[in-house]
Amino acid sequence: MSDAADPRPKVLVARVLLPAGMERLAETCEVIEGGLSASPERLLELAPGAAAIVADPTVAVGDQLLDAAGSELRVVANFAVGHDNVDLEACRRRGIAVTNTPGVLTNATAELALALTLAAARRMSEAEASLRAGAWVGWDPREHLGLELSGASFGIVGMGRIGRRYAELVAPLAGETLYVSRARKPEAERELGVIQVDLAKLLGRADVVSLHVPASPETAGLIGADELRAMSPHAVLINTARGPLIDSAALAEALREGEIGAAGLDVYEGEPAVPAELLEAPRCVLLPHIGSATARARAAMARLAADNVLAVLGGSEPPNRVA
Ligand code: 8YV
Repeated sequence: MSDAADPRPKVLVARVLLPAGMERLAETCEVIEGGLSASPERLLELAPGAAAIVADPTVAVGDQLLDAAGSELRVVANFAVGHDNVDLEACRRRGIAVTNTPGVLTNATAELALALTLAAARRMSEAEASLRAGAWVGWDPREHLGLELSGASFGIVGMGRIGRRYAELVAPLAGETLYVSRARKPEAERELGVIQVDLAKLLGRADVVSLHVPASPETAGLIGADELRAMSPHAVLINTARGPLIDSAALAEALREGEIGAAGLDVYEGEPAVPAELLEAPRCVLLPHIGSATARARAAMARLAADNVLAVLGGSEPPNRVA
């Protein structure tokens, strides 16, 4: 139950929310924050009586948390476009709306995928680490040789908003852009000249493979040992989507064995832990899930999460319902 002395609906922000969202919520709601280190147990303690939960990809929203919140819960607003952390069925069964924050992070995430593409292709992390370690003692024309991207074949797995924006960003470099998608994208084909192929063809041909599909049972392990073997020895693999898409042990081995050229990763299975084999793998740029981390995108995500909460609590259709 909500605090009897406070008639406002209670919103549980599972971890933290930027002021752009907090201020909106605080105008009409009682807002409780779990904080960055809120454990699942702590969230169960905070949840009772919540009318809304603002979650993020690190917060598992399933039967336990929903039951702890109880019958007043009406909406789970995810601070992310991905919603694999939320058990949609469990929410549907209870008549709880689920929302996400699409669109406002498309540029930020596609730009990070481009940055990772350039950084991995040119082996920037290793080169900088060697400079910082004082190992740059003379110029060696054989060192840090990377992949030149002008004229390269780009392969985009998933042609949703972020995949399409990535296609636009790489267009000035790309010799060709192939894509894999369940549905054909005639408009992107017309405007960007992208070509739909199957995954086997894309892996066999692309110099850069960038993943832009959500995590789901169908996409888990999408890139495993066989797929890595099918790629060119110089190819660059980029993942700004979700960690479980790639078998990280197989990727580390492919990098060690020279089966692919380089990898650029922003996401991992079991975040914030990073698989040890990847930390040790060569030619690998690793970032701590910062795809949407621009000031503009994160403020807009916070506003959108708040708008979704307020719409449902106010009895109207939320702008970004996923269930
Ligand atoms: C994170 C993301 O939400 O939108 C997504 O699906 O993975 C990111 O935008 C963000 O990093 C906050 O956790």
